[in-house]
Amino acid sequence: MQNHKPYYTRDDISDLPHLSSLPGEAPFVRGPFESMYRQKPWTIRQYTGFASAEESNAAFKRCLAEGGQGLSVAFDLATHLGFDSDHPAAQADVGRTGVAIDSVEDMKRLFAGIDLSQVSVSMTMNGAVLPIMATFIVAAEESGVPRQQLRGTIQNDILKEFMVRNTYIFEPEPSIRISTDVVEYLSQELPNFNSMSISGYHFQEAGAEPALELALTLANARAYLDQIADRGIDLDAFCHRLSFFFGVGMNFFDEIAKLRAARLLWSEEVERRGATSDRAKRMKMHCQTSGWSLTAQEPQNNLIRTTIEAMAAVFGGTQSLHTNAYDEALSLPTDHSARLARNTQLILQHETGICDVADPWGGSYMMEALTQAMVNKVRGYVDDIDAQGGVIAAIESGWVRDRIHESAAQTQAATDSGRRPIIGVNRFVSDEELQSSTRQIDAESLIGEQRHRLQQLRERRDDEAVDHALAALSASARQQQGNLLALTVDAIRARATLGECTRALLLSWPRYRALSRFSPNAYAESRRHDASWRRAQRRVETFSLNNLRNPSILIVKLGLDGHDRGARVVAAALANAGFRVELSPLFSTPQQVLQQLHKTGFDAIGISLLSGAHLALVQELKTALDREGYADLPLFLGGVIPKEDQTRLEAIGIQHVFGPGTPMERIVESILARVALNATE
Ligand code: SCD
Repeated sequence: MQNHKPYYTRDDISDLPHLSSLPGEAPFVRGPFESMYRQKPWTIRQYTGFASAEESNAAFKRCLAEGGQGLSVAFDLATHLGFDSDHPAAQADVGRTGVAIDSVEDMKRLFAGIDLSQVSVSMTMNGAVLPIMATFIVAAEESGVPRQQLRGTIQNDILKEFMVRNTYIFEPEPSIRISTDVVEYLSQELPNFNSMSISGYHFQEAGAEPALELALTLANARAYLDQIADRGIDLDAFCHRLSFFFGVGMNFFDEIAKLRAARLLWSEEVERRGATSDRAKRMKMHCQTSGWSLTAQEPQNNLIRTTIEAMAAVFGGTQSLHTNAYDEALSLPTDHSARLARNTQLILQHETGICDVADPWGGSYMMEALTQAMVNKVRGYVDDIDAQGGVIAAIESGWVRDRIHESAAQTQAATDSGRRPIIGVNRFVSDEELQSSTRQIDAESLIGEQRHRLQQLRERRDDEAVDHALAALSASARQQQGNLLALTVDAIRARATLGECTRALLLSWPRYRALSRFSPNAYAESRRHDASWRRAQRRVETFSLNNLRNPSILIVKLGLDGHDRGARVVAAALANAGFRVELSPLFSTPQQVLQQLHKTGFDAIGISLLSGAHLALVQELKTALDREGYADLPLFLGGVIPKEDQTRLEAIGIQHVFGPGTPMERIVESILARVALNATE
């Protein structure tokens, strides 16, 4: 695990400047409030949303009835990327990883029967933040809730989308204008709404270790503060509406230290910029247990992992928490697993006494020393980012993606070699197959319903009013004038759709296309001496000698799924093993895959999919390959694939499905065996 000393003593904390502060006092290491959970326990806020607005609405109501204390909306990938549900590019992904929202009517159905003046709502939206925030505001307005009473958080953290999460729409510069317009509008119109949730969680999910996660989060926060300051907004008046979001994984002690260090570093940063009020300097955060730490093998073990991670988040002083469901490494959570996940938090709040004492680790030799070590390490990373010319320059040069990729590949290598123990995966592996049911989405009927609703909306609205509002939006983008959220609210009120609002901006700002890259040495450096990895490399070497060329593979991400940690690590490992590897751009279509194949031949294709859209997308690709004479090209699939779909995928033509946790040598050897068979035929 981490480099901890065998034990700590008074000497380890003798000169720490933060030791004398109390909970609720700057620099807030010990928590943002004096009374902490005695006055208000953290908010149990479970990230929820799938299929239609009605189905998600029912899930929200169930969540609140069973002890949830706030809502958190997960949108589908089509919505994230600004496509209406009837757009051809969105078909495989509608309703799969979240709820499909096309218009204000969908948003009204999403919250039907829920009093928005009473429940705070978090919305994870970045790319399509304008139409989503606008549909929320108009839906509340039309159900009689004044804006001033709306409480909640919009993620609106676009920089990390370019670094890891990949649900951006426009290029960085216009994207930053959008996010700043949102902050400005909300600070004036919705005083109780948090206008950003600056996120580290996604860095951790993409592979960053805790200090790198925190450093990148703070670097982004600093960039946003620069933008906001340029608009002349007073820090003391609005800073308390910038919120934070961290992942909490299995490095138990370091995760607690990270959350304590985060508050200290933020308090210092805001003070350095001239803020004087405690309200502005106090960091408030949401946490989510780690998705990456969940295993597809023996999934019930994930209940235990999530409980431990939840305890770290609470010991770290979080304000709000999502606990993952144990089956999320397999598919969308079922009602049962979602209930168990929520109960994890209820048991902590009601049965353990954990809420009685603020910062119970305060004063521990070890925890205080680890907190300071975290502060120092993060400062080092922030200096590195500054040396790159700031975070935006570091994004553009690829520095950020490379650091995260290296960290992800090293963790994977440590897992594959067994140095990082994971019970049920590389230690104490069980042969017993534990059955667990998965939630199925009826995408076909959902798309039918959404199409019908869009048609009705377009028939009933005043087209002239819509065109006028969309023209004003386009003009604002073109002329760099006006507030884009204010104009989007007008367009949404006139019944423009999410896709139409996005298209109005795409007239001036093209869709952003990022390049995918990987570094061949990132994985294998720490596996050089592992016998099983060396054996895999030797087999590739033998193939290359026998065939006078290296085996080759094209790794592709299909559909709208932007999670590319796995694809990049697999690409790095295969390249290090001796394969010639190319990584397709994100969001590839079958047509683009064919173009790459025509340009450079490959021995195999490896598809990576975590969005649940595997059946439709694999079928689409296979049909295109067969049509163009590539019927014999072996196809492999990696990602979150429910067991019951594997036979269907094999029937379509997938050679092998690699689930989460498959060691890289197994992937290398099984692809090589199939490629070698083709080479001898
Ligand atoms: C709380 N309050 C106290 C107090 N505790 N006052 C005095 N003493 C105490 N002990 C006050 C607060 O100041 C606040 O008032 C009010 O009570 C509500 O408390 P809060 O702490 O602000 O809690 P909450 O409303 O729940 O807000 C928590 C955050 C908020 C600030 C963290 O931003 C939030 O809920 N974030 C959630 C983000 C989220 O769910 N993201 C999901 C991401 P005031 O308001 O007057 O100050 C999912 C995701 O990305 C998944 C991955 C993916 O999709 O890729």
